[in-house]
Amino acid sequence: MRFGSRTLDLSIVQVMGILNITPDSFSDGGELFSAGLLRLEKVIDRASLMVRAGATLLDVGGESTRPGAEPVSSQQEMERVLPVLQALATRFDVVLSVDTSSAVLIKAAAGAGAGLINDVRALTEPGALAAAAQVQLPVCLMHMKGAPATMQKQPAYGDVVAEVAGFLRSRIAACQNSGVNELLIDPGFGFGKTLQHNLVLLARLPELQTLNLPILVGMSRKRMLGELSGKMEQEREAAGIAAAVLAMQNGACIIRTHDVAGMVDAAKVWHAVNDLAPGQQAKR
Ligand code: PT1
Repeated sequence: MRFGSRTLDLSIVQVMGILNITPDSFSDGGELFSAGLLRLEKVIDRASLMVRAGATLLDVGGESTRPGAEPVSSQQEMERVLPVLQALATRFDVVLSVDTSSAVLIKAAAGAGAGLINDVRALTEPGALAAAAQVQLPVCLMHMKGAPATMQKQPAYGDVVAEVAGFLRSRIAACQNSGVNELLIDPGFGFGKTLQHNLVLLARLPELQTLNLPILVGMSRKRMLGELSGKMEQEREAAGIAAAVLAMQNGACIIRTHDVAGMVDAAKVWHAVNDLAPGQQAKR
């Protein structure tokens, strides 16, 4: 699949490293700022580590969307994200993804070297569909129930998988009607979902394969892993790898993570077994 000027083979699991450019970030980001100012050299060091560990995409975000987070202005988001995209575009041969819902940032990011629009609001903000159509970059459409500030207050579904698939189907149609034709999908782990909802989505991820689009997943350091392991954010890597291997087995081809090195190894192990000749596959 083409991502701007670069191409990735999505028949191989690709690892997307997370670069949160938010001073108040969930287990990271904070260290990239000092006295409220963005330290570009620290961002470049963090990116360099992830690229050397095997990340083929880097997801750059200037708005926290973790539970409880309040929205930031597009102006603020642009000031955080654009200098980072420009700095990374000239230094690393990877796909730069911009984690945004903002129409103005979608347009500016394309000019700053982004190859993918990653939108947790699935292009529902004013002007976002038109902006994505204009820049002609692929878009990852994610499912979220509610908004980050309140989404974890008693989320309820009939059938969570049917509801997520139905939402994604309607956003895919809206994109196609607006000329946004290169799409990926993401069930949105932790976005208006209880632990049980997240586990059901992971177990039934193959049902999203019927939408015939590449699947991206992000579970890295999330509360669902804390609930299962009893561990703090920075100690959830092993739980995150276990969950991601299940996602690979169930059809995910891009894994969004803070812990690139471990995930790259996990993908190698999963591929080695998955790619065995048909005669060596499990019989049951
Ligand atoms: C994601 C994702 C994202 N997650 C995509 N983009 C975040 N495509 C940001 C928690 O439960 O899964 N897919 N961009 C981060 N958001 C969260 C949500 C962080 C929930 C933490 C939690 O702890």
